[in-house]
Amino acid sequence: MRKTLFLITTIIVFIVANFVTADVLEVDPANPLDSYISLGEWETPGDLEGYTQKGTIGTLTVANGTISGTVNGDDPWIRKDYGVDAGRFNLPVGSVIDIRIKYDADASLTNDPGNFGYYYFNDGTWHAIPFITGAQIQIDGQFHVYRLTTSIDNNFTWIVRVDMFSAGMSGQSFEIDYIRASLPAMFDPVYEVGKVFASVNSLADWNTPGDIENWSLSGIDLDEVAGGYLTATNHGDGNITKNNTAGLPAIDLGSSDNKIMQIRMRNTGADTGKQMYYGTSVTPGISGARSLQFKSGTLNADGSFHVYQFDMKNQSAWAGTLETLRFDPASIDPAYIEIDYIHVGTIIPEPATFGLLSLFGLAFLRRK
Ligand SMILES: [Ca+2]
Ligand SMILES: [Ca+2]
Repeated sequence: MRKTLFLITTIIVFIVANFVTADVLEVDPANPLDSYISLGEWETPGDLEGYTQKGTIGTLTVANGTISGTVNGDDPWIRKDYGVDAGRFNLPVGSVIDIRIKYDADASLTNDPGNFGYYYFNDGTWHAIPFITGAQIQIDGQFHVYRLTTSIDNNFTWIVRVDMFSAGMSGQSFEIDYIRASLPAMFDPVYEVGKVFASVNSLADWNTPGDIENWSLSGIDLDEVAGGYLTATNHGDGNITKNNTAGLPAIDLGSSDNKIMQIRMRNTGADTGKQMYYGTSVTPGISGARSLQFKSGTLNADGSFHVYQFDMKNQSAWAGTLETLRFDPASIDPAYIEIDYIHVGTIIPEPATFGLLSLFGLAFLRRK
């Protein structure tokens, strides 16, 4: 019995060590986010961009590309409500949130006992994500970037709130340049040793010459469907779109067989505009909240075909059935596009994971 318990404990420790990661906090990270959802930029003087403040901040001022205020009491914050429907967005595990903020040059800031926090609100409850402690606040009176890499799924965020102080900081001022969030994504190379992509649902193949498979092109001129590929020329912010009424299969997104999206294409120039959007029976339509971004610098622009994957299993919006898919292949004009296919499927676990599952079975049998 003791051996069995030890075995189970070992397995649990193994799982925790492999699959649970902590939030990562950084100050002034070396690399800026190269593709992101903007949660606030304040580049237009007087435009609060939908943000409101707690009464303990007297007035919010937008000028010189920032939003700023002075604190007159406890627990100050600014927040933006995105609404419960199309406006809400999803920040899955591994998302990165950057806040560039300037505090006063004041050593007493380090005595702040609480957290500089980012909160999200999605189910009637505020979820605080500790960003930085008082001791980590930079007190030189300069701008600094505070970066959080999340370890939890901030699913369906309705409200974003930033608490710049926790309590008792009257007279202190703050100035925020931007708040940005970047979603995680998987990139080429696709196939790790021992892994196989399987149970494929095709969303596009373009294997019949001249058959565009009922995809709609916007801002993109079709060149041809030939040789198994869709070739086209993008102008600016173009996209290709297909929904259920046009024949996009309403695949079951809850199925473990449909958690990896895969696209094979040729990338002929470095650009930052590649993005995939999806709408579902649960959250229909196109929204930046449900988008997968190809981070610049990670695309292989050698002119050969490469396969790119997105792991959807941590995307809480990937639920219900698929209704719409939109691919924005580029943001430059002109950009030459060549796509082989778009598939959804699963990755068969590596043999090592099969071994782990076998251990589970062994532990279960031994309990009997
Ligand atoms: Ca700004
Ligand atoms: Ca093809």
